[in-house]
Amino acid sequence: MRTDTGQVFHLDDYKPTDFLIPETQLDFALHPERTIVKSTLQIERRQGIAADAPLILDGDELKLIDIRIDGAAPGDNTYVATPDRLEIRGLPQNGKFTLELTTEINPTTNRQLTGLYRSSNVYCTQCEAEGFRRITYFLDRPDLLSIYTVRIEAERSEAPLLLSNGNPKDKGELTNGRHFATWHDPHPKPAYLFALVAGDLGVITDTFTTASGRHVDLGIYVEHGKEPRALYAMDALKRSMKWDEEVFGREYDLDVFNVVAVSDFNMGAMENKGLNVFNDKYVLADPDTATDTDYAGIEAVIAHEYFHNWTGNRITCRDWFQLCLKEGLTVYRDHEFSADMRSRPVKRIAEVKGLKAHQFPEDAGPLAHPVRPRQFREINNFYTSTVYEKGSEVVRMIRTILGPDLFRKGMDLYFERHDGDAATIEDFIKVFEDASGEDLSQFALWYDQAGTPNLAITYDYDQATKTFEIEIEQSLKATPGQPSKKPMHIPVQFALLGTKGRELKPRSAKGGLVKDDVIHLRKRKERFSFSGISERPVPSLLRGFSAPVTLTSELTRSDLVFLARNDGDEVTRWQALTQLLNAKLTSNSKRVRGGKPATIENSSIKLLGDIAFNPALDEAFRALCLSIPSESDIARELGANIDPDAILGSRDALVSAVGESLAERFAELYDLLDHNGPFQPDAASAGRRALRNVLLDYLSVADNTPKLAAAQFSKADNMTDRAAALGVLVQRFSGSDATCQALRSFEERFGNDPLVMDKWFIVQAMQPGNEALGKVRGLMTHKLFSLDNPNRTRALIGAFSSGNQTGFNRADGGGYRFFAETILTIEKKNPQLAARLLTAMRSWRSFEPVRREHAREALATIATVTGLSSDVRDIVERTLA
Ligand code: 0A1
Ligand code: ZN
Repeated sequence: MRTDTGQVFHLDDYKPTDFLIPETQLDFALHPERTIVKSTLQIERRQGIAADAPLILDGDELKLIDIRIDGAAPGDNTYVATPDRLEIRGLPQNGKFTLELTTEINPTTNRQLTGLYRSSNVYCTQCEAEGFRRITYFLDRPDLLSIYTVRIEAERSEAPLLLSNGNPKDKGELTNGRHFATWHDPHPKPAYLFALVAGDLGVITDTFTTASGRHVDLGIYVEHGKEPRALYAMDALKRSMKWDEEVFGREYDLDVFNVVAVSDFNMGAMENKGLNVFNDKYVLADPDTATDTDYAGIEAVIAHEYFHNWTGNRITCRDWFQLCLKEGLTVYRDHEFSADMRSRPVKRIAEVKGLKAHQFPEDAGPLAHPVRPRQFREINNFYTSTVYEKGSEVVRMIRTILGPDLFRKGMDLYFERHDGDAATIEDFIKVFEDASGEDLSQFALWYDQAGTPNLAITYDYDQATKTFEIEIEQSLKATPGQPSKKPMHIPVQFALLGTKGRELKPRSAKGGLVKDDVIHLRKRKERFSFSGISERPVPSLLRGFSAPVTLTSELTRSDLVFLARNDGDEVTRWQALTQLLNAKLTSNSKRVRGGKPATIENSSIKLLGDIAFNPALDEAFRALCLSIPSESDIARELGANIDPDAILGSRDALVSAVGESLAERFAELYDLLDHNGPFQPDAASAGRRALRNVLLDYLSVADNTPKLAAAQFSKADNMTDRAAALGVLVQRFSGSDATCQALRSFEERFGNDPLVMDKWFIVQAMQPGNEALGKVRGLMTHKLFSLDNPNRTRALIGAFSSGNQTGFNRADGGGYRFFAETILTIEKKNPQLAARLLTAMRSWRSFEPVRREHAREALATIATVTGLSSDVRDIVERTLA
């Protein structure tokens, strides 16, 4: 484990390497405990570097067995090898030489899951960001590109399958039951994209022919017996390949593309060149075991990793500060893909919900950082919602500012100009400036300034001159290390709505810059004036969620109701409804906290009912509107002095008021939405199930019996309906016979499938109230549970800490103490996982004083431990700062 050294890395310190490694040959002799890695590196000193410059290679927990320079052993005093570094002096004068290194590693004891490790007896690798240095000494940084040839040797019975990057070159039998395979990747790549997989796996195969006629063999490797569950992933892969050709003009560039699913993986998946390695959660699906959310997740992650082939692999990052260059852009691309495959507005609302649930709190708390950070202690802690999701929003804004044609022209230029490069954000912005002639220097602040801007908006309508004025003032609070901020260029897409939601077209616009339907806010405070507006309009602002900002607007309740009923843009329509509900939910939370009952107006109930029963609206959209903001959404709206019990009270009061008032018609609709016939994973069918399952919750609360949920549970022929019913049972009727029976039956049926059982762990970890902690402790002793496996750990400990507002944030601090203790246990095995889980406590300061103090104490318990990993040390110190 890499313990903290206190070292901070700075973007401004970037310096190219002194040496290049144009070619890398790796020979693996695989063995569960003693794998021997021989690497043969062609090394060249860069022009202008002094002849006596030492070569310093990165390592991490390595053991050097042998070293040769141009075939000869160097003198003992010319090199120093420690587990984390190899320094060689007195190198050949001409600066060109072959370095051969032999290291020994133990894949079995590697529980960090970076470098070479074993997952259910399958050898696999994870090298991003700095895992390659756990395999061999290397210049392990993204700007060092090399051409790799890899030879893998293993026992055939243990590992009939031997995969690496690029194209297969050779294979054959050896003595003693061993065999080998050789792979060659013609595309120079950084070490973080290296991959090796060896083991005994099942496979499904298919082919894809690219636009220019290249024949590509596709393979998805999974545990034996699970092959049919990989068919949806294969379908998603072929659709991704086609879409990238059509929408971005990007073709695949090798003869094979392989995907391997493993059950122990720290993240979602990894885009290694030609050999993507996936968390099996994002590959395996069939109607009986996967929910609609799982299907959508698989489609998105398969696409994301595939799209990295161009945005990440062909064009990589100069250094890890530029992580958003590949991640923000690739998330943007996978969002667009899913929008094209499914309903665009529904997908966009889901993105906005995700951004608000994860990125906004990150930006508002102690872990806030810019999309492109300028310093870090531990790069693994920067695979964040800000880098990924806000990074994607920044790309989306570039498109909104330039329009689709210039955006595409800029992307084409990016691919043409930077193919084969390790690039920077400056390079990325420049292609759009060159393609459009626009100056994007102010816009570029989005990459540098952390925090979510707020737009305070006021309006003025003058009937006499038929002029409508909008004044917008932007503000951005201080964030760690950034006390003051500059005004940004914020694109606000808008429409002015007249009677019945008709769009009023202004004759002209004056004041700040307005182009088509986009207000370009560039000053701290700016006025935009629209003439020829014949009636007082209701402005629909931030259409499509055109910028990741919050709005404080003086829209009245009746304006919001008008938008919720009439806005032609579903995103702003949903946004208006959410704003109305949030106002009610927050005021009721305060009432409940003060011992008063919640109040609910009939008009809100009527509004929700009208949306629910409006056949003109997409069922998925109706489901989104009817899903009352979550407890953490309400907490975020409140911002301070949070009491989760009062929030739950407020939310439940609204659900039951709506459910009781509309019970009869909800029941009719619930029956109407029932569907016989085989399960289809498409967006329309998923929307129907989503709507029906929201209704199930309302109906169960209104009825106050588990009957309907229990009936749905036992009748369900697919996991979406089964899991939704189980959720209602555990959330609403925990301890009831029906709930215990459903939990038992789920366990009996899926008890041999850990991935499916994660749903069973999650639902119980989310049970509201004080009993959850005991439940979680109990489940940790379940035979399927293990803190060694990230999916299991996230299912139980992650769902409890980040998804269970009342159970985790118990007033007595028991949840926090348990969590601190568990984080310290996880950290010893897998520091990366521990650090990510710990971010669940980032909003601790917004709780009411008693919980806040308990949270601070728990964090302090972690911080006082000596010898913490750099991962956990970094998070705990920033959280407490
Ligand atoms: N690049 C991957 C995410 C990833 C990052 C780090 C990992 O290990 C530390 C693993 C995967 C992606 O964006 O999908
Ligand atoms: Zn990615």
